[in-house]
Amino acid sequence: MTTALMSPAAQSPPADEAAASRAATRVLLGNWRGTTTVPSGSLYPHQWSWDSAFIALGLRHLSPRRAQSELEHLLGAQWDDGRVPHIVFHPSVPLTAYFPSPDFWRSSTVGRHRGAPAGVETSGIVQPPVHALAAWLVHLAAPKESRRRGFLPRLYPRLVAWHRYLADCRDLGGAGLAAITHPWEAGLDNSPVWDGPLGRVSPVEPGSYRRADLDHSAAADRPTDLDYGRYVRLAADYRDSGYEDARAGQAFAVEDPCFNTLLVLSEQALARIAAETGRDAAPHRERAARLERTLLARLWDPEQQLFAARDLLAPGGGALLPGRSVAGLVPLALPGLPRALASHLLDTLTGPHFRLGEVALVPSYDLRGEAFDTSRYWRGPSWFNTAWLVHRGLLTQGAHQQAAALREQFWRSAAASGFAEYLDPLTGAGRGARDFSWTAALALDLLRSEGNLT
Ligand code: 2M8
Repeated sequence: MTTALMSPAAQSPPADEAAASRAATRVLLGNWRGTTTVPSGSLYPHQWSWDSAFIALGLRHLSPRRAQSELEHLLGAQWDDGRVPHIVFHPSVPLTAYFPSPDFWRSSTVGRHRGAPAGVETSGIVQPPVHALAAWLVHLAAPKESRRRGFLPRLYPRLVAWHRYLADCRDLGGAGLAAITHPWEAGLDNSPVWDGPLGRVSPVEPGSYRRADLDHSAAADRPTDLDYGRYVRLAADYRDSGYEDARAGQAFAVEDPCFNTLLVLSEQALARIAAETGRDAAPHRERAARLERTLLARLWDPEQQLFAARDLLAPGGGALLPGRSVAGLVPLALPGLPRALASHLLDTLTGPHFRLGEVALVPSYDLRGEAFDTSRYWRGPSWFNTAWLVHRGLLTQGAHQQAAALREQFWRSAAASGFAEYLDPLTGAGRGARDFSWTAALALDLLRSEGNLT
């Protein structure tokens, strides 16, 4: 698809902001594949679900049309049961380029009875539901063009079906929240918070598959082989069940605070989308309020002073998981967060466990936690998408000075690291892939949005 790009200098930002903006734009142009953007040309050569939502937030400042295409293509691969798959595979990429590949998931055959599309291969698991929020923000960037193309009216039924899937098939705890059944569904894949529940899963034989990620990244920056063996077991068992979501069949079932906060924000966005497109917004507002109340009641951890994930399969019928993860700070972005909780969360964010302002961005895991690791993926490194969510949380809570400082640190470290996938929180050194799409997209978004919520 050919689409016009706005000049990166259109809003004349100061010189070094302009340079960062141009560099971020180059990354996004380089990773564009005609209808979607790959997270990384080497490590992740397909379309990922929550990556595309974050990428759309950057693209909306360059080409609203491309931002729309990113979300339209992802939702075009939605299954009839409403699930939005976490990967949509590009057919021209060799099977060996990424594991697990389409011949592992076999969506178009094994997933057929759940309504997996016939014409495109996808994974069968999901990722955090940030899409309705992204669709709304993409619309706001160019409302006329969005209305002319019927962007929101076309997306609305798909977004509703996505949220309905989570409500009907993933409320495994029976209280109203959505549960994830694989650490990949959290997006924070190897967070130490998953060590307990994942420890109950028996890994597959080490020689039964080949990891492609180690062709592109240092082993010390990636999950261990033992973790991978367990990820593969969970995914293979889910596939072999025909992608059925009964709680009884799951070896891993967790209610995650980041996933559910994004669901609340997206349900609130659906209310705005409904109003914009002449539909009844009230059911969405009510559902968002209900979800928010349940999240506050079920996932606040008074001992750790942040939100925690609930392990639904813990002995005794469920328990909050120990370990402070950045996922537990994301509820700062809830506009209805009670003042007292917001103040506790801000204390946790600025205190010794996360040290906002003293380390690079926001570490993915407690700096004082036993399992903290400066370089291994989601076990400590600072990531740009979660920092963007925390930045949104700071704005939501009116912490404007801290938000401004984080914004500045964000785009500077994004550009200085070559748009790294993640950073060592103690040194600020880049880790993982470079020219990583959501790092570039979200840096661009903060550069262009000037620290406001739209
Ligand atoms: C990472 O996850 C994939 C599996 O989905 C992987 O490690 O191969 C995570 O960082 C995830 O949050 C992200 O969406 C994905 C693509 O960037 O990579």
